[in-house]
Amino acid sequence: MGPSFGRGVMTNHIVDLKNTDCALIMGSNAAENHPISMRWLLKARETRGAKIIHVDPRFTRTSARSDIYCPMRSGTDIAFLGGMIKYIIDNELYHKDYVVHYTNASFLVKEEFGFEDGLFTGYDAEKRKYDVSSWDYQVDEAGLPLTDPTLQDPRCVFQLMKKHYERYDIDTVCKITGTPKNKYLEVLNTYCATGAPDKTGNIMYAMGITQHTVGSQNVRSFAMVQLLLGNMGRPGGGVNALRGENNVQGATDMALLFHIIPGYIDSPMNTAANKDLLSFIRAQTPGAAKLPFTNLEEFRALVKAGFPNSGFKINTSKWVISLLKAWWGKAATADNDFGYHYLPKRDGNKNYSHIALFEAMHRGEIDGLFVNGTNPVVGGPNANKEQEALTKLKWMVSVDLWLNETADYWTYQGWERTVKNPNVPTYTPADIQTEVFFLPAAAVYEKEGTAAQTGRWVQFRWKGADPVGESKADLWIYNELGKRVKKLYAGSTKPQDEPIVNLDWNYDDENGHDDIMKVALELCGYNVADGKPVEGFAKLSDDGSTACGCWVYCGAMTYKDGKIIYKTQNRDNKDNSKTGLGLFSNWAWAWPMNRRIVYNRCSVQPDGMTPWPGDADRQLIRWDPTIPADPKKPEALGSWVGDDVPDFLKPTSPDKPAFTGPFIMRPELKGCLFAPKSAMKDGPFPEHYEPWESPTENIMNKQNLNPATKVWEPDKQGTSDKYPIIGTTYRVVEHWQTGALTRNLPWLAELMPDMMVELSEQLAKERGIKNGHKVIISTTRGDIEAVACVTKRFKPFIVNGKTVHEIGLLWHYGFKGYATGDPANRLTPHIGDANTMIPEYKAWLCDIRRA
Ligand SMILES: Nc1nc2c(c(=O)[nH]1)N[C@H]1C(S)=C(S)[C@@H](COP(=O)(O)OP(=O)(O)OC[C@H]3O[C@@H](n4cnc5c(=O)[nH]c(N)nc54)[C@H](O)[C@@H]3O)O[C@H]1N2
Ligand SMILES: Nc1nc2c(c(=O)[nH]1)N[C@H]1C(S)=C(S)[C@@H](COP(=O)(O)OP(=O)(O)OC[C@H]3O[C@@H](n4cnc5c(=O)[nH]c(N)nc54)[C@H](O)[C@@H]3O)O[C@H]1N2
Ligand SMILES: [Mo]
Repeated sequence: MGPSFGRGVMTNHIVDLKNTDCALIMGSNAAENHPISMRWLLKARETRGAKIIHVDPRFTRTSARSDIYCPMRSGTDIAFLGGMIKYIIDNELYHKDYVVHYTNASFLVKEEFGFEDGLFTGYDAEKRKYDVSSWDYQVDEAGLPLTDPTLQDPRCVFQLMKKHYERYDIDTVCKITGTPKNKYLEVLNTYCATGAPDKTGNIMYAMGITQHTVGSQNVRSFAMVQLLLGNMGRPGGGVNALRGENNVQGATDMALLFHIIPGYIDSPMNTAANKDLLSFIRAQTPGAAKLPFTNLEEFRALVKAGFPNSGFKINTSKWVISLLKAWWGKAATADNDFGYHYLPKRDGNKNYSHIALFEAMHRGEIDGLFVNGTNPVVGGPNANKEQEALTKLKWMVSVDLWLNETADYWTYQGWERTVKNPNVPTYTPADIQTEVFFLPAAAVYEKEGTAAQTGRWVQFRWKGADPVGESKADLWIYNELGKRVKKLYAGSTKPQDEPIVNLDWNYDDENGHDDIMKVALELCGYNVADGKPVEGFAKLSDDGSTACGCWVYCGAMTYKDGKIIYKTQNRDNKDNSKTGLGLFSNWAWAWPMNRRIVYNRCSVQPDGMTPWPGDADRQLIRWDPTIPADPKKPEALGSWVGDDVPDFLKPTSPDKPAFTGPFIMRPELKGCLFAPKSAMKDGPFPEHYEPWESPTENIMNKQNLNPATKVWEPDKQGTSDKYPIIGTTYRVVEHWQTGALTRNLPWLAELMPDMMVELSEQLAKERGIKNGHKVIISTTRGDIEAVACVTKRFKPFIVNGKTVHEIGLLWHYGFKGYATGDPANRLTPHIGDANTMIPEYKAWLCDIRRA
């Protein structure tokens, strides 16, 4: 799917899990961490006889509810899924019509593109980076990709993919993953049967997939499997990221990430290509690079004439300019590039994600830090180092419900429990220069606002109780901060202060209190002239007449009978879908445009009218040629109708190729089996590489580590001679994350009181460890103590003929609260995925012994 809406989101939604024929849960312990999803999945089993498959290094409560449990060694998902891709192709189990019409399987790839010894073309070993120019399609004079719909051309995506996965035969895969061959075959048989046109299968994943140096490519493998089997855009299908924190989806929508601005638009960089608004729009609109325009008017004229070939991103100028208008109001005008120069520009060569930030902090390059609702001393990778990094700050502000381990890091209490270990910093509070401020925050029930859940449903929640003591809602805190900063700069005439002086900061009601509906209106978009909501992002404009803080939320508000209606407050719990598909379209509001299943064009055949054979009940939308698109022009083509909001560009003609291009956020309008150009940093096809710390050589190719991953601490890499055991970390239902919310609750603390490590009976025997023993787990980054839980849930793996053990640790513990214990993250490495930089929490090396 490429980077259309960010990498983590459900393309379908939670209730839709009931419509599936088969679920592949891989890298998720849904029964403990997303129990509601299991509820709908079990319904699918009851009502449709759906099969549930769980692929996980250990047997969990999810496995217990599954029809098939299949073990695999941590960090080998691409081998597992690459073998599945090969199996689908070899046995012709793919959904042929779907693949030809809805994916880029038929596109021809440049002759220069190639792959050898684990490297794609364009690799620069020194920089550990790829030049991606060869990862592209062959094009005609008009710049449109050449295709071979017979899928026979050796340069077509389908044939290149087939060749790429030739090496992933079942024996090689099982040698890498340690999966028993009969189990692997059972999974392949069961899941790949969903390639039949009347079947759909869904994939559910979470952190077991993403927290790896190959995390993004793991997810890409899912996308490829689902495209081949024709499972995208159809009820009961999809690639479904079960997102974590209640509003983490909302956090990404709002761009709490360094590389995007709201609505998944790249954040501008300090490069020539981003030097002014027009250059930025040119760079952000696919296909616009070489178009002849020198101002916005000329650009608009070209767009009107049908150029460029950008898919839905043709509208980027409208989203960007409406965003600037939302932030700088009257000060954003056509004459000053709508204040584009006020936007901070990041250094394109630098990374500002979690690990990079803490590395910079550790080097003493950062003076101050706002820690808002996060607890890196427990939750951050290589937590010893991250805690030490905090000591280099001059000031730190913690905004939290609790004085968690991070807010209180300087008090030094935690170290007493820690076993003697040279890597643990040995400072005392008196040594620490950091001035720490604590702002008590109100809990979720003590304030109003929306949260966007994993299925993209944005739900308003009303306040249930008043905040305790002096605590305040986060909005109050940030509104106050904004107002006070503005006051400090008021009257300044310095040009560098203009972004603050001119900032449109108006979120107070008439009594001077923060008003969440004002924030919501800005996010959803309004017409500048009358302040009324814009009814959908198609109505946003790039002439300064609309303002919108996040275009994907545009359409959530409407104006009726003199009142603004916020659809996130909708609470109709009747299923609106005639077919009983459980869309519940009048419960809350889903982005984009209340669409419940994205890419839903795929739920009908290429003609738009006919459901997939035998699957009439799962048709989401339908092309009706008898209803004209424009009632005033009866000769105008037909319309899309159906239970869901159609995910499709305005049709021009059923004969045009765009009519069968369901993936509208991609310029080629197709689902990407091959990820072209800069979609991925580490290759157009997923390839198996070992985790940074691995018990074995990579037998698939000559590269051990993902070649595009940055290595931050080469001296901290553990090797299997000293650290032969794979360590992984995970959650339990009784605790929440770093434990601030649950280890402070007596009942939950009592239910799960101790830091625990799970290990197999075989390993326990080898090391003389019994259930309940205190043990020490050691790595190059530090040691911790935990209580041993000897269990049948873990079994040794046979990896390339050798026995390999894996152990599992909870990461919920720290030194504050009722239930305390060593943080597992004192063991985890400072290394992350090549694309997202998410830390490799799920596979690293350690050793274990009795304390
Ligand atoms: N009760 C509770 N619920 C939660 C949370 C919580 O802390 N407590 N946290 C929330 C948050 S923020 C998130 S992100 C989600 C996370 O939800 P999950 O991803 O389900 O959480 P984890 O338990 O970290 O990991 C899931 C599984 O991945 C497996 N695993 C480990 N390595 C690999 C691997 O290499 N490949 C595969 N396929 N599997 C592997 C682990 O054995 C584990 O069973 O949960 C959310 N829900
Ligand atoms: N080893 C290992 N490490 C991991 C993971 C793993 O699987 N393994 N998972 C990772 C994942 S997926 C995640 S999401 C992170 C989570 O890491 P964190 O986000 O650091 O963990 P939380 O415990 O959720 O921290 C939330 C803090 O927010 C506070 N809080 C709660 N509600 C509010 C509020 O309304 N306002 C404010 N201001 N504060 C509030 C809580 O008291 C708590 O201190 O951890 C990551 N760390
Ligand atoms: Mo998470």
